Amino acid sequence: MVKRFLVFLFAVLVFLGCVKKGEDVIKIGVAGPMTGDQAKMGTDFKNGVALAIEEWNAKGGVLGKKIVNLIEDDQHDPKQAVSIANKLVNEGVAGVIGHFNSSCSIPASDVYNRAGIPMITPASTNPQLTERGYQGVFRVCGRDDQQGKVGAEFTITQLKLKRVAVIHDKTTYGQGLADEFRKNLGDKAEVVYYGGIVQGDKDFKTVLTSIKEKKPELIFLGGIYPEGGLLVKQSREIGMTVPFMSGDGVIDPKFIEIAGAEAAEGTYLTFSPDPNGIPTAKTFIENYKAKFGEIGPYSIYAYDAANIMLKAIEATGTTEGKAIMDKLHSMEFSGTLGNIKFDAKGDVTVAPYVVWITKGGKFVEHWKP
Ligand code: ABU
Repeated sequence: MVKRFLVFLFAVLVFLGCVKKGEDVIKIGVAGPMTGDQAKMGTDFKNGVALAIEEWNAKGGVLGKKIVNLIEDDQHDPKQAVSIANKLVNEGVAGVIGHFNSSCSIPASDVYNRAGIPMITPASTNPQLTERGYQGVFRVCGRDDQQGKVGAEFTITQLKLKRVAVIHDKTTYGQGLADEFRKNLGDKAEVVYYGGIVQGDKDFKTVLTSIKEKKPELIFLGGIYPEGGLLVKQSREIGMTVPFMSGDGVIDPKFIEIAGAEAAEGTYLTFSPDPNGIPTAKTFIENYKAKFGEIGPYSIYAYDAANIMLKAIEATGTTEGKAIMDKLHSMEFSGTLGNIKFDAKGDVTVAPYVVWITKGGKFVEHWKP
C-alpha cells in the first residue's frame, strides 16, 4: 500500500515538474569573467556558445535532446574558477567551454579532470594548461610560446629595435607571455626593464617614469586590455612616444576606448588572422552581428569550441566524458576558422599568429611571419 502510494506520489511530482525523469537535456557549461573589468571577454564567450547551441537546438539538439548552457562567472579569480568548476560538475554538465584566463583554466581543469569532464578553452594561451597530461583539456586558440615568438621576431626583423622594456601583470598569462617574448629576443635586443604591475591598479605613472629613464625603444606588455589601455594612455601623457606591443589579451575595442584612439594609434599586438578574411567565417559573422552586434575577438573561438564539443558528443552517441575526450582527440573538425585538429596534448595543430596594428581607432592585420 505504502509502495503504491510512493509510486503515485512520484508520478504526480514528475507531472508537476518537481522531479526530472532522467536527463532530458544535455548541459554545457560556459565559464569566464562575466562581470567586472574583463566581462567583455566572458560576454563574447556566452554569445558565441549561445549562437552555436541555438543552431543545434533548431536542428533538434544532440542525441535527440535539447542542449542548455549553464553560464558561470569566475570573475577572472582562480579561487572563484575552482568554485564554479565544482558547481558545473555537480550540475552534471557534459562538457565545459571556458575559461578565459589561463590562471582560471589551469586550476579549474584539475576539477574537470578529476570529474572526467572535457573542457575546451577558446582563449587560454598559457602553455602549462596542456602540458600536464590531462586527456580532457583542449584549446582552440594557440599558445604563448607561439605568439611570444612572433612578437619577438617582429620586433627584431621588422622594427629592428635593440632596447626593450618588458612589463607583465603578474598573472599566469601575462608573465608567461612576457617571458616567452623576452626569451625569443635572445641576444638580438637588450631588455632594459623587466617588471610586474598589479591587475586592477589605475595609476601606472610611477612605473612608466622608471621605464622612461631606461630609454627603451619599445614597451611590451603581457596583460589584458584594462591595464594595457591605461599603460598606453599614461605613457603618452608622460611624453613617451615609443611603440607599444602586447598579445591577444588586449585585442578588444575596450583597449582603444581606454587608451584613447590617438594614444592607441600605431600600437602592435599578436593575435590570429582577421576572421573577416576567412570565407568559412562569413555566415557566423553575419548571424552573430544580427543577434549581438560586433563580434569580439574570442566570440568565434567560443562558437567553434561549442560546435566541436557538440559534434564530438553526437559522433560518440553518448555524454560519457572519456568517450567524448577520445573523440575530440581523434576527429578533425571543420570550424568557421578552418579545419581544427587537436594533438595528443589537446593543442591545435595549427596556430597562425600574426601582428596587428591599431589604425584610426581600429585593429588592422599588419604582418605575417
Ligand atoms: N590569452 C589571452 C588571455 C587569456 C589568458 O590566456 O589568460
